[in-house]
Amino acid sequence: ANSLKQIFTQESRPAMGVWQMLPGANISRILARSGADWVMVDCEHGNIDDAAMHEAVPAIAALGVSPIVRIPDLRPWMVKRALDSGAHGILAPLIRTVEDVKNLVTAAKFPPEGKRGFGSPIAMQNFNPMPTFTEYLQQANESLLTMVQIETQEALDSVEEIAPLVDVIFIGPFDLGNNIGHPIIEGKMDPELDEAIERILKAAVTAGKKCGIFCTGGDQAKQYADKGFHMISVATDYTLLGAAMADSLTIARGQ
Ligand code: 3PY
Repeated sequence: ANSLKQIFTQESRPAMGVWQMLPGANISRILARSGADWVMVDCEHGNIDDAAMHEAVPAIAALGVSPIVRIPDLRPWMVKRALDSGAHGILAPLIRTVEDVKNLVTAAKFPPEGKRGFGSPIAMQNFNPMPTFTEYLQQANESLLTMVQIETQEALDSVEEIAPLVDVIFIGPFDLGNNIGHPIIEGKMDPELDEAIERILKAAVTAGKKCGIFCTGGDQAKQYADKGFHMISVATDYTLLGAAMADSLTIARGQ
């Protein structure tokens, strides 16, 4: 089953997740066992190539947690490989136009809704109970989640049109800030960036869809949970490792 989809449809709490940037199934398992509801396998900015994605996705899925893949770019073949690896959904970065979004959804859905090619034995291995070919074909369009990042001025301008087309619109606050001329400096968000974020949340809610956001820690994640966001990335493996070691060193050195 797609546990993230179940949270979205059957529970009213936000789905809290973690961003995997470092390759390795052991890292995937540690993150999936942390209590997170989903793990983002980041093939855009993470050090995760196609082979590493095929290790990470099953390791996460085997623990009953939803693996979502952030594809590197807006290419249909990247959507295909991510879903064929068994991802429960895909996240597409830096989309600009309604056309970009329609092309992605077409790549993610089997005919007649879309143009996804059918050859998914590896994906099927990642679901419990394992579906038959026919069951997978019948369920995939409905159960696999389509997500796009709203992080450009153009996508922000069209967000009310984009939201109805996908399951989740997901805010990348750093790119969004850069692209609307209000970069986040030292963690400070400009009021215009806050306004853009509010607009995106409103567009999702109005369309009956989910809104996600990338956060840099638990405090910020809690703030966005209180504002009503549905899918929240709490932290990344990369920053967590460094921060945990720095904290331990501070204690060890009596500083
Ligand atoms: C952003 O904040 O721009 C992101 O996409 C998070 O990685």
